[in-house]
Parts: sequence; structure tokens; C-alpha cells
Amino acid sequence: MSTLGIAVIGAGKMGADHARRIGRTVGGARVVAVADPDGDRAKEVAAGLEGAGAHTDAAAALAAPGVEAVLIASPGPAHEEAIGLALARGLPVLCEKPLTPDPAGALRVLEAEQRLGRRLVQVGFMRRHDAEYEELKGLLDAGGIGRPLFLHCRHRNAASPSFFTSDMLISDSVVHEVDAARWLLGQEVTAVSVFSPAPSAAAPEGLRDPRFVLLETSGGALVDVEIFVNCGFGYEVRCEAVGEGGSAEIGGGTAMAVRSAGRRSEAIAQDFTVRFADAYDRQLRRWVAAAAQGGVAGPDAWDGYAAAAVCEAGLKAAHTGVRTAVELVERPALYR
Ligand code: ISE
Repeated sequence: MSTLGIAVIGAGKMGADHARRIGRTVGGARVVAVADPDGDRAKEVAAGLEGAGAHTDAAAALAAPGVEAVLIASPGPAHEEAIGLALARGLPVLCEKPLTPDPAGALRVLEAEQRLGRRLVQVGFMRRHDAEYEELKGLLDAGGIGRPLFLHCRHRNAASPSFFTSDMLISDSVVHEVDAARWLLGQEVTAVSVFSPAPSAAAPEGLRDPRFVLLETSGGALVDVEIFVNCGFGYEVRCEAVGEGGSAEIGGGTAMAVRSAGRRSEAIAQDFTVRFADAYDRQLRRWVAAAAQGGVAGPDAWDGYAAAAVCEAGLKAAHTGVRTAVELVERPALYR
């Protein structure tokens, strides 16, 4: 059976996780090159994968023999250049979120794809591949709870990494709710407000954590998001949709319940690679199948652009304390 040769760009937490999944749980694909400016890190990830070479720059990895598709998991500011290199070779791309740190960069990606006349870039918004999210999307699309009025979202991480900034609560974390809301509702986000209560004592010095974000949508729905990245107890992503005819909630946890010593308890996942493990696998399997045909199977560069535009407005709202409208260019025909 022929397998798709993948270059993994970025050998940090997500790059290593994806490379492992391609090696172990995703059929029809193999990692043939790993690139990271930290050569030792690239070697460490490549070492576990038969036939994979280690490189210190993306261009060399993309030029390696057998590369047919590219998975980009480097830091956000490096995405645009790596996408450009991949598109110049006509290679399908799965790019971790954010597509680019700002909408201007995402627009350049849209232009490059339009010049090629096809969509080759998929964005790693993995929640769209999660079974619970898919069930909620199916219910909403079938009109199961009528016209959606609200999405109430909670997004909690046990602890933030040392490099996390107050802006990243929006651009790195809430960006998932932005994409999930656009997809679940089939609407664009039109305005963003951000509220910052007194920081939790558990938040590192200077980090505005938690925050509360309110998104307004083109269909008149409201989406509220509690983002709390040092909640201490674990990783939790919940979403309750309220419609004219009912409500539906996902993310409540379905772990085994233990009754012992007068208490009922359930384990809580500690990390997104655990909570969304199945979604990451499904995302990769679908992308590998689509990439083998030269296409995408999930959120595309337009979705990456729209999320970047909403986050840019969100950061402005956070810095000024003022509700900020989202400006989107007209959606090009390629993405309709
Ligand atoms: C992280 O980068 C992710 O993408 C996770 O899914 C999210 O839950 C977390 O808040 C982000 O920092």
C-alpha cells in the first residue's frame, strides 16, 4: 500500500504529538522529514520514526525525497513562510492554529491559494473533528433545538505554560471558541467585547486570567466564553447551545464515576492532547485521505483568516475596553 510522505515542521509539543500519531494511529501516511531550528529536538522526534530525517530548516525538510504533504506545528509567526514554501511546491498543508498571527498574513495565504486556483491549506481546529462537537453540530443543523440564541462556553486549562501572555488567552485559547462558534452556527462573528475580572491568585504575576469574552454573530446570536487558563483542577471545554426550542450541552465529562469513602468522583483530563486525543487522530486521518487527493477535509484558509480577524478585534477590545467590530474582506469564490 502506498503511504503519504509527510514533512513535520516544528518539533515542539504539538509537532511531536502529531508525528507520534502519524507513526502509530494513522494509517496511509509516514513521516519522512522533521524540521526544527533546535536540531536536537528535530532529531529526537525523527529518531522514533523509521525513515524520517531531521532538519534545522523548513525549506530543507520540504525538499527531502518523498515529501508529499506538510504538517506545520511551528510557532504561529513562522507559519506563513512555511505555508508559502509548501504552496510553491503544490503540497497540501495541515497547519496548526493560528493560521497566522494576524489577518494580513492570512490574507496573503488566501491570495497564494487563489493564484493556484485550489484549496491546499487546512487549519488544525481539531474541535471540528471531536465526536461531541460533531453531535452538537448535527443537532443544530437538523433544527433539533430550533434557532440558536446563545452559546455558553467554558474553556479551562489546569495551568498556563511559562510563555503565556494575557493576549494569548484570546489569540491562542479563545481562538478555538471563535472557530467552533462560526462552524456550529454557520455564521460570522461581527463584534467582540472582552472583560477582565480581578485576576485569580493562581495566575502568574501580570497575567489577566481569567477573562470573559462576548462574541456577537451575523445571525444575531450571542456567544459568551469564560477563558481560565490557570484553573488548577484540570482541562475542561464545555459548550451549551440554547435555541428557541431547547438546549444541548457537551463537554460535561464522561469518565468512569467512582463511589468510595462517602464520595462520588470522576477523573478530569489534565491536558488538551488527552481530552481531544480522538479528535486529533480523526483530524489527521481525514486530512491524510484528503491530502492524498490534493485537497482538504476541514477548516480551510478562509476559516483561519476569519478567526485571525476576530482575534485581532478581540485584542483591540481587550486593550481598549471597548466593544470592537470585526472587519472581514468579501469571501472569495474559492472558499464559498
Ligand atoms: C493551546 O494552544 C490549545 O490549542 C488548546 O487546545 C487550548 O485549550 C489551550 O488553551 C491553548 O493554549
